[in-house]
Amino acid sequence: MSDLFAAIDIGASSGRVIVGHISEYEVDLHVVHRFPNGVIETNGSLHWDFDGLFAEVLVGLAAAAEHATAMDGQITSIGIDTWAVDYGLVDIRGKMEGRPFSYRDDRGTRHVAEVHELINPERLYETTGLQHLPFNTIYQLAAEQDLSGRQALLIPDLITFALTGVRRSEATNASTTGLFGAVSGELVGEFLAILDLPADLFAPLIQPGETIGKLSLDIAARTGLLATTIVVAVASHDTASAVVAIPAATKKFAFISSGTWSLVGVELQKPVLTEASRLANFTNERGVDGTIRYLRNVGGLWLLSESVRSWSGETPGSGAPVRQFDLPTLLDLAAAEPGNGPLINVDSDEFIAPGNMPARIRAAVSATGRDLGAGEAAVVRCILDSLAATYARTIREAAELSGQGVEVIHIVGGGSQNRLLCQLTANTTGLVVIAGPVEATALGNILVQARAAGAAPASLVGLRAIVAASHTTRRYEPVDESVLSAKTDYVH
Ligand code: LFR
Repeated sequence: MSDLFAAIDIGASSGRVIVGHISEYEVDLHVVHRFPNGVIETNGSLHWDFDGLFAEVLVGLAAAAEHATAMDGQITSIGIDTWAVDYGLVDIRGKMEGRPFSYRDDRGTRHVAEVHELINPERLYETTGLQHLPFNTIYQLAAEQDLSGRQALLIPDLITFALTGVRRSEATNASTTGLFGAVSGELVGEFLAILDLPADLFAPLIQPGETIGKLSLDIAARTGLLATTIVVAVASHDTASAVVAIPAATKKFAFISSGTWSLVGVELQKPVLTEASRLANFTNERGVDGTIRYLRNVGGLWLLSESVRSWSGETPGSGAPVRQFDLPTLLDLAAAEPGNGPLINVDSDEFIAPGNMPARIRAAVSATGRDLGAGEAAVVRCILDSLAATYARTIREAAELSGQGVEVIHIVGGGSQNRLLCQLTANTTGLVVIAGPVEATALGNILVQARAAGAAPASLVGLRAIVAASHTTRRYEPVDESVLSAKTDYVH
């Protein structure tokens, strides 16, 4: 047997190494290693522990090699996806400098005005199509002192480099930096020059499906993988991989890739770069096969996980919680809370940083002149109601601004397991919600590798049909009659 593929899939709160096996019309996944992730504070700044993550990647690859042997097969290739935007700096000899900063650090925010003085927001948007997020790579780079002789590798590119010694900038993730063209996909050299950044700051582009290189001999020896194992570029931006694995049966779908963030939007064939789109802060991120993800970042389950962390008495990096929380029970209690409670703006910058989330939420509610009932369930219900309301508004705006019809909403990722949130989303949008698969990101990663090896269909539609055939999904019908009448708003 052959055709086993390893996905290294790391999110902001956890990572996993997964082995995927493709048979004619199905894909199966085996998680061979899971590990936690999270920002760590050093000298007052928020970073990622890259060396720690890379050590976990190697443990996972060794487990993948063992799994393959047990299945009487071998790992054909490896693909890597993580969150976007963040990077590590590598010098001319390939040495990484310090720990990569996390997008939850506020250094980007502190350099927004300086960048906008040099390139105004209208021009930035017209050229790159990127939504304004204060942590976009372009603002983080403006915070660096001297970048001469350095290369910025986004996190998946950094892992690839550590595995193969080859430096490349994978195209889907590059589109989140604010320095690549929305239409061309190419580096905007002029912006680098204006910002006084080195012309060779980024490694050459590579497209999903192309081969990056072989594992280095050292890594092959340390993991037990064959030295002929290749690393293939997948959609290395996790959201791009997740959208590959949406089991859509129609083109008229909206998606919510639901994890730490909720990425809410539609898939297009070309970017929307209008002023109305900029003002609504929609992004045009690149997907596989020339697709565009037209979406907005909505605060996401970060608000919930960070609240639970506060209630458990856990502080960042402190280890064991003081109180254990059972999320399903908390969600049941939240479901029993009355609807029509107060809403907050989940996208507000005040919720980006780690810290006491319930206090920030209560303060935001008070500022609207309303009160949040006592207890944790009221906070949870407020988060979920606010997310669902924001999803509805965002999907309606995405459809209006792009002209893309929407008949159904697909929720993929961890949040697809949150039944209350899925039901509230069906209710606020008046549309059917199809939830799952949970592991969309890893699936998208593996399918793109399989396609490159000739083991999966060539078209995106074909890849999605494999997901639909091999994964069960859950369907939520809208239940509030008064919202049902709004359905026509979404259908073009
Ligand atoms: C989701 C994600 C989003 C990106 C955010 C920060 O994991 O990749 O798409 O905006 O993280 O990188």
